[in-house]
Amino acid sequence: MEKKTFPRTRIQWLWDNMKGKRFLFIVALFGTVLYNAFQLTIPFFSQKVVDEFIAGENAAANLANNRDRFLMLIGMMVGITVLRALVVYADCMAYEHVSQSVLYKVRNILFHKIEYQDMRFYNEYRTGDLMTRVTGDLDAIRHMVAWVVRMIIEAFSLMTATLVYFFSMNVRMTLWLMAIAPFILIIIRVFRIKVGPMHALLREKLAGMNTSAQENISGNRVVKAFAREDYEIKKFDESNRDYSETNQKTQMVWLKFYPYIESCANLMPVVLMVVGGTYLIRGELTMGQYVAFSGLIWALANPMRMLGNIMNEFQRFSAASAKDMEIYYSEPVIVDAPDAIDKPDRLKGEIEFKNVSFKFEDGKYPVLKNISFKAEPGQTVAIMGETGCGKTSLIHLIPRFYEPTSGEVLVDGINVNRYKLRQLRKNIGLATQDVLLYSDTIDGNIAFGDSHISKEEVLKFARYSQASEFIAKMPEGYDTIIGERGVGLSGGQKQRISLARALAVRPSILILDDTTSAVDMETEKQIQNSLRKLDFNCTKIIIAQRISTTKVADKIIVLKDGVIAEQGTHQELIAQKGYYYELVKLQAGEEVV
Ligand code: DUT
Ligand code: MG
Repeated sequence: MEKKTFPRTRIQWLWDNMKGKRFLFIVALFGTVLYNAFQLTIPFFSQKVVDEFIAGENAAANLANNRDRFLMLIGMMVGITVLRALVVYADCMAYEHVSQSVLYKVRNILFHKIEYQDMRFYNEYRTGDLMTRVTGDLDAIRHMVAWVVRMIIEAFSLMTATLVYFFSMNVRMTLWLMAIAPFILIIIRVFRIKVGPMHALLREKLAGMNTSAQENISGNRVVKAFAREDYEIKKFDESNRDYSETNQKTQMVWLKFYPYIESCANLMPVVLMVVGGTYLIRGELTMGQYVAFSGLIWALANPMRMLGNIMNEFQRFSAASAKDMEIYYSEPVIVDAPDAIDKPDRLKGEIEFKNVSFKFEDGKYPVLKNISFKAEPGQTVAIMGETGCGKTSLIHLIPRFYEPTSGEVLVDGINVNRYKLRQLRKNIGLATQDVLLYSDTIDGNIAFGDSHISKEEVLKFARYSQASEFIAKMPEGYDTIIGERGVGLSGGQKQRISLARALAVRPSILILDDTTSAVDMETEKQIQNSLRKLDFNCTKIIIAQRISTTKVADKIIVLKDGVIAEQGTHQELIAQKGYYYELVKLQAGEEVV
């Protein structure tokens, strides 16, 4: 698997995102140390009770004469237990609070990063994978802050405090107990090497399963049309099972190591019994100390047992954070130039392509070659050509969705890469080839680009795009909810709403990518009429296949394999008797020409 490098390590990255909550987090860490220390004081008091009042030389006399001290010791034990419970409670709350705020912050940053990414990014990443990054992966990160770190601190503070206490009682006894630790550390290290890749794999399987679910849900119409439900269910079942099996396999890795760790941990009480017993007989250890060793030996053994679990979770965090950091530190390539010009005013809408060539990053051949043409403000330029010849790619260069490989795209005489992206794109109204509407009201969809426009304007733009009639017939008119949920629309209806949405920003450049392809001839004609009578200045670039649309354009560009094959007005191109002429003959019937 490829290894990505980031400017910060995982832990530094977490720390960065804890800003504002770092103090609370450190307090929480101390809280963990505190409640673990409390836990150790219980055996300390019980050692005192045993030595002074139960098993010591003067136990009976002490009990009779020093009843107050006895009660005080018992009272301390109860008091500390209650206090400990309160500290644990507050501590968990603090971890939860910090982890949730890290989660909230990182999720927002990731969404922001995803929103501002280039078109290229969306070709590269699958939706299901991105969804996994903002859900499952983030949860692993939350778990790291809220649980794993706490467990690590707990394990270390318990061990350290116990060791300090043990050493203070009897150094040699403690060293005997510690003899087992190196074996455990070696086992955990081997485990980490084995389980790391499993978690990375597991995370990929989860993303795969999510992608499969997402594609099936959003593409369910296609599944239905091809009666592929059973097949898709089977496919999903496979990826579900694959995920589940990988999950089990990952857990199994630990099960393989567990017996060794468990045996090592279980050896400790045996060592205590043999070595401690000997020391006890020799008088090098008091009975009370033996009780304290015995009562606290779990505080050495349990953290060792826990190490496996902690390592498992740590590896899960590693796999997930690598995925999230990839987005977190990703930067769009197409951004404002550092010295971008500030042009808040409305552009005039002059467009010029100068020797523009373009190739997709992953493409083998250039999609556009040496494209040169000019559209004066207010003109209409029609672009025609066979499917796949590069029409959509061409218009995507105007709002700078992609950068030309060579040549220049100018708007108002200035290269588009000199504008601030926001200012450039605000001047462009685009109706894309595959229409995507939002789960919102029709009104909300039309006003998507400018939510401040008045109801009257929404109505006007719907009228321009010949949508008002069918909208009036919808159950709740402009308030009807469309899109994912709510009422469905026909292809042509969707196109007309998308046209109204593009018009509603009153763009100086209107780009229509086959926007009227699903609309009948008569309606299309009316749309073309209203486009000529817009109440604002607007240059129109219209990709269309119908002669009725192109006929009235100021300029027609015929693309062929990414090259301008013909360019001119309707009359000029007919006179050339080329592709356009043939198309006119085909569409209108020979006698009309
Ligand atoms: N292409 C890519 N990557 C993309 C989009 C398109 O490699 O993300 C290729 C496919 C095609 C060429 O670029 O061979 C031109 O595609 P474009 O979408 O520009 O073609 P079109 O003229 O708009 O075709 P259509 O009439 O089918 O919309
Ligand atoms: Mg296209």
